[in-house]
Amino acid sequence: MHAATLPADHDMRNDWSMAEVHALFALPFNDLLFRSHALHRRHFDPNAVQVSTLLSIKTGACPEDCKYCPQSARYHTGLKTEKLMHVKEVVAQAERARDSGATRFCMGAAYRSPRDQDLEPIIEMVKAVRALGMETCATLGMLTRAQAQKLAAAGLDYYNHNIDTSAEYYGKIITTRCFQDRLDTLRHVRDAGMQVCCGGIIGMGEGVPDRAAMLHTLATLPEHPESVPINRLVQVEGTPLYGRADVDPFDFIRVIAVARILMPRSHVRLSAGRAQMSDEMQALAFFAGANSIFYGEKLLTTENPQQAADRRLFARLGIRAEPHAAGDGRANVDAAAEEHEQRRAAT
Ligand code: SAM
Ligand code: DTB
Ligand code: SF4
Repeated sequence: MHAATLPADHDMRNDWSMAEVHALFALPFNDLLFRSHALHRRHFDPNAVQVSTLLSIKTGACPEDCKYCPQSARYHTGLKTEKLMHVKEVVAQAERARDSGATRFCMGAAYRSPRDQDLEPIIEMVKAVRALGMETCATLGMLTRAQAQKLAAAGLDYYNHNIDTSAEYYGKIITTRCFQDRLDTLRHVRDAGMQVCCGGIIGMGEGVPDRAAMLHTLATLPEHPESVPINRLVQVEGTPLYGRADVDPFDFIRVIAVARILMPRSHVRLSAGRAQMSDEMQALAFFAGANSIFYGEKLLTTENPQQAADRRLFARLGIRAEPHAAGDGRANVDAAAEEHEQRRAAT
């Protein structure tokens, strides 16, 4: 049967072999993009892009040693550290993001893992941002099973936790936790009923086999992450990875295209690094299958394109912001919350 006549369900697989992933990376660029774009159109409106806004709710002073990160306390990047923000301030920022068109609000905190007492105000933030009619996402580091359940019960729609690179290359980038720790948190998040946002960074000196292995790990999870952020390393002076050679733009686009093919129903986010990309490179990423961005002048601590520039780019490409995802994430979260309540009542 010709691929175009296969039912869309046939595209969904969790049993990809490493050989298949390598073969995708080895395709000529046009063949790869033709395939990823065709698949993209089968599963998504090719002219709609999901729009999220990020806010750093607790900045810097992180004990971890992630070599790319300006928020690690170990590097001298001149970053101003900030304690956990007040709920009111966060809600005001979320309202601003909603009014400028974002449908999801992602709250990031520079923790290795939050303490239970840190979660209390964060839970208030989640509830208040959700009450604005936005989807909520948080990225707070490693979570215990109980913490994930608490966040799910509060109504958190998504949890972001990146594997960042391949299991093999991981130790070259981070030594204060291991790859398996990340997978454990991802399992807690999934089991609690939240949607998973998980991806990685390109441009840290990794090879194509590492990129392939990273995507293979994501695409062979029991369920694909609903959201797959592909970040291009933002080089920050003072971090150990500062001064690395920039990744070839076509090699970066290849990662987006392979992610699209391996995980056809996931939103693939053209994530950090857009401020350093040309409009043409971003357009190619959307063609290859990227259908989500961070919108707003700041990522967590580094710059993102100006909103006006993004609006112009969308208009030039005929791209629309995707409407709020018809509540299916919420249904999951509500079911998990109910289950959590029932379990609690039973004990
Ligand atoms: N501390 C939590 C954690 O590590 O999971 C949450 C915040 S952390 C900043 C979230 C993600 O941002 C990291 O996993 C990494 O993928 C991405 N990130 C951090 N610094 C980056 C940089 N300089 N360039 C690209 N992505 C970066
Ligand atoms: C993700 O994959 N990228 C975002 C979000 N998830 C939390 C963070 C990018 C951070 C870039 C560096 C900074 O601004 O500090
Ligand atoms: Fe800390 Fe997260 Fe940055 Fe690593 S990526 S140093 S855990 S804030």
